[in-house]
Amino acid sequence: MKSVLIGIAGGTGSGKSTFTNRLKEAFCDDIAVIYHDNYYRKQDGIPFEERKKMNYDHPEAFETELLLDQLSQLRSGEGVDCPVYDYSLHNRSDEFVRVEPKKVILVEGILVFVDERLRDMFDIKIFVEADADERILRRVIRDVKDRGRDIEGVVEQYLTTVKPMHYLYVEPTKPLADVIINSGMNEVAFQLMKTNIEKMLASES
Ligand code: UZR
Ligand code: MG
Repeated sequence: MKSVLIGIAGGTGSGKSTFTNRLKEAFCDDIAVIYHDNYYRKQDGIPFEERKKMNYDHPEAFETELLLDQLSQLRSGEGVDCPVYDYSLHNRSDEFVRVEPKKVILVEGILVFVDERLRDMFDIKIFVEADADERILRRVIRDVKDRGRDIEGVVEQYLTTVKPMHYLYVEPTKPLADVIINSGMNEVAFQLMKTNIEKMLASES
């Protein structure tokens, strides 16, 4: 079985996880999904107050080597134990999630097109685009509701790291994508992608 690797990048709050999760819901166990966010580095030795202030929008914040190793394993037909990240702790949790090799593997994250080795692994590169005002609005709601944050903290983090790193690292990868979709809530883009994945799953090779 030759796996097709699909990378899904885009700014924070663009809807990449929504788009990815909808595909996962449509195909359930027929496809595998990996989130780069789960590969944020382990930071056990660093106190919480310091972890809170770190730059999580820089490529170095991720243990991309581990992701590269695990994707290679999946491509050669082996299952992997993916790490699980806890945003409210700003640290990796002690859990792992077993991911089995599948014909179609989605890999989602803000910076998945930055590292050349990772970028070159993708057969299809999708960039989810959305205006900055929409992205920050979604992010405030999400971080307060789901990631245990307060509004002041979200705004501070956005202005000090998220926004500058977006223009430094995320946005420059947009022209490297094969397809740029207009927000993760885009129904036409979802249907196009769904049809394509159906074809991939049905093909013999
Ligand atoms: P998405 N992030 C945190 O806020 N805390 C962490 O411990 C780890 C990650 C944020 C990160 C980035 N930024 O913007 C976002 N900050 O998670 C990526 N600051 O996730 O693409 O779902 O927005
Ligand atoms: Mg997300």
